[in-house]
Amino acid sequence: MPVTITGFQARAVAAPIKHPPRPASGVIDSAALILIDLQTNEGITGHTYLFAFSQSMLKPTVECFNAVCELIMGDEASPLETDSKLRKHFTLYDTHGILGQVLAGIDMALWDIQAKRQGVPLAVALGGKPSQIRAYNSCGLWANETANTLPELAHELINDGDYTGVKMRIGRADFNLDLAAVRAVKKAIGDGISLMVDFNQSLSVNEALKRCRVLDQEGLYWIEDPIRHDDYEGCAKIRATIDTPIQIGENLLNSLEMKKAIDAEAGDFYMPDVQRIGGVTGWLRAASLAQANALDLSCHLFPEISCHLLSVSPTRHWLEYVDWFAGVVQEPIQIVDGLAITPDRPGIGISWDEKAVNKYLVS
Ligand code: SMN
Ligand code: MG
Repeated sequence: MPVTITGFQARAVAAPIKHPPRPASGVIDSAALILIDLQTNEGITGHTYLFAFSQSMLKPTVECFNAVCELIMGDEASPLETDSKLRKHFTLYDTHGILGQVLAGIDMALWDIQAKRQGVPLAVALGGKPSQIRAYNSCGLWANETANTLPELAHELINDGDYTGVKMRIGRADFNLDLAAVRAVKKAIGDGISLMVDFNQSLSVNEALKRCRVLDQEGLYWIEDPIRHDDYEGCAKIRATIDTPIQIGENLLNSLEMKKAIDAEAGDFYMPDVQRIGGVTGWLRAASLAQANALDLSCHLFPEISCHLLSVSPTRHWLEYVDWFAGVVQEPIQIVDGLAITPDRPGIGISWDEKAVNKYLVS
């Protein structure tokens, strides 16, 4: 008897964040999340979440999810079949933005169902095993901090899970302040801890060339998204100019787009985001591409699901740890000795902390 999709629910929450993100594009004052449940005739429910970045996008995302789910009611719960069906259905519409995120969410929930039906963790359903993945702490060190306050924060973040890496966001109007911040943190954490920096696409190519040449002397582990994410030629130009690896990929929408970036030699490292790259299905395609091109693959956000995905990615690199999603799940992902412990519970391993969900629910 095939297992079929019989129901769905999407709930919007705005959960507090300890160190609110302040990328160059502006403050994110809460974790605006859509909690997804996909129900089946067998009684198994798939769980996952989407990150809406802004509370203003919660309602449209929930409505889009509901509309798309209507198209798959009664279908067999097969991630690949559903992905093909929905992408074909929306060929002429385009599957970017909210719709792309919703398709990724449905795919993640279907993979959660698939693994739960087998009674195994997602990593096992994908042919691997739940591994311990090297993680960096990405919860803080935002550009509103100064060289005076950053060293203590960096120590706090590293000590929180004995991390061996930490990421700082830069891109201040005055580059001297960025440089002072990098030097202060580097001095505080020493050479034993990797320091990644993220410009969050805030620079022009010329400005990035100027800044990256200087930062190239500072012993950084990677420089992330110096310029707009889709200017692959510009990224390649910066990459060819400096020795520090360039990290890109959080905005990639599918593996074909990733292939274009690879062909343009845009980045040394890639870090797809499971919600943008097309869910688990899209991730697997990106991971194959990374393997075929000998490229180190990290994840962007979503540590709860990315730990399973990195467990089965041959060129796995770093897991980006953020605690923004931990407030609504019963068992948040554990970091021990700087390693993310992929849970061995069936599926992705997410179940909702209903008390917290009710507290942060946005109607
Ligand atoms: C980032 C992601 C989400 C919100 C703010 C900043 C950043 C990262 O690009 O890589 O974590
Ligand atoms: Mg980034």
